Amino acid sequence: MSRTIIVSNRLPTKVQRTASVLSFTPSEGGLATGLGSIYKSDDNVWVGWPGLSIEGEDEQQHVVEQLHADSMRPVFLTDAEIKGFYEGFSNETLWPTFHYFSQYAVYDLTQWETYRAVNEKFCHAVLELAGPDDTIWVHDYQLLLLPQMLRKARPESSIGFFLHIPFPSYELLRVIPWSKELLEGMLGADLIGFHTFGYMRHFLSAVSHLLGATSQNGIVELGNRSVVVDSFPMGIDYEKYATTAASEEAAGHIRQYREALQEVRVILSIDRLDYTKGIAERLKAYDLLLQRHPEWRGKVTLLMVVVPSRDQVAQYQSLKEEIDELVGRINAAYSSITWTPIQYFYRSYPLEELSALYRLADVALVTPMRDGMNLVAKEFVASKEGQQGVLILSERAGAARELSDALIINPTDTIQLAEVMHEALTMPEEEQVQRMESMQALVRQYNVHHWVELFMNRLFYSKNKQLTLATA
Ligand code: GDG
Repeated sequence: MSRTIIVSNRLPTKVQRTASVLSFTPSEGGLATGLGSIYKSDDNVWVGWPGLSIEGEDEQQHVVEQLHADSMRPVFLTDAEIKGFYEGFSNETLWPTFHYFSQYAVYDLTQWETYRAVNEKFCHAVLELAGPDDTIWVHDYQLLLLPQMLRKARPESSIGFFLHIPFPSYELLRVIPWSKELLEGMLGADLIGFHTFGYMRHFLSAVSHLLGATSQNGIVELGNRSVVVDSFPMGIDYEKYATTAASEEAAGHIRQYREALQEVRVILSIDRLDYTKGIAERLKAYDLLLQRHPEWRGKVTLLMVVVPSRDQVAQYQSLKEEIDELVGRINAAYSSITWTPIQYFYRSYPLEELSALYRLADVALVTPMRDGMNLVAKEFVASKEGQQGVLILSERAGAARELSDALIINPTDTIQLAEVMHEALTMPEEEQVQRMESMQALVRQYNVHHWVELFMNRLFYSKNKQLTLATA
């Protein structure tokens, strides 16, 4: 029987070490939920890195056994690999370049070589498991070379690839000294998926400019085979967010928050700490709102959750300092004994508390400088049982292509953003409901299960069409 093998940098389980004891917690992330129905059924399996350095043989064996029971196969990375592959080439070269932050990108030959070696390592791990009839679905920018490596070893396999971050314009991509190898790596797949049509167009243009390969209607011709390229906007587990927000536990949190906040209106911001998310720009716009519309002083609070992320990378450390300083400055300038303009939390919250925040908020500020999709925007929409609430969304998030009933802004235009916050806070209830209802209909229908089904079906048909053509 053929099976499906999912491959991503991280496994859908968080492995953590506290006082030399390892703990295993299932991840609540969208990808884990969406693919749960696949990798947990039949003989299917998920291959990935457990997320921390595990070097002792006994400990590795313990991890293998624990994860095996849940259909996962770990790929162990050494400290040098974590540095060169993950913190290095993935997060200091690909992440900034693909998000149009080339000024932060590092081009380091050793990191590139480590990236290639770790992709090989993943390849070996998959090949140990995969039979010729198996379907392999590779995810994201850490594994761009893997589809081609797998193709060489298994020419007949059905291989899909999905990129979760933006694909940049060819002019940015070409700056990376190894851009051709990266494109060739991706083209090992039968089907390549992106969140938006725009990213797909950038990819096809890069393939044509850098490799001279032609494409028609999203199909790249490579001589002996063809590759289908298309957009598959990722959705969320709508029911999970709608149900959790409506739960008794979330209601309990909301009562508690409301009591503390009194009548104050709430603007919500939730992100991982990342320079792509536009957190500092958002703070500057909020400062401007309080300057240009002093009537909101004492009447609105920005609830800002920043989830710690990649704190080993230099840019993330200095961004944290910049945010701390901005929050401190704004709070010092406007606070009163009874009111704090910004309530800032540098930590992550359990889903029930996150859902309570979504439900409580009058306005959600989702204003990244660049974002592949942005699931927070969709989760906010799904959590709004009473359809009240306004979403302010950056035109540079993939989600803006679908959520056209949000208030769409340019995140670098601070004045516009400040004015749109004012507009959101004064929007008539009827208009809020109208906009929210149409966004909910879309997010409910195009949920994460729909996304998985669409991608897998398309992969199945792309592969079968090729096989039919080859035998004709
Ligand atoms: C990449 C792309 C693309 C956040 N704080 C807490 C928490 N979260 C959860 C959110 C959401 C997820 O983290 C963040 O997802 P995003 O999509 O917003 O952003 P990235 O992490 O950058 O993800 C992105 C995504 O891949 C999928 O393709 O949309 O563009 O960059 O689900 O809810 N969850 C909990 N507590 C928190 O404090 N439980």
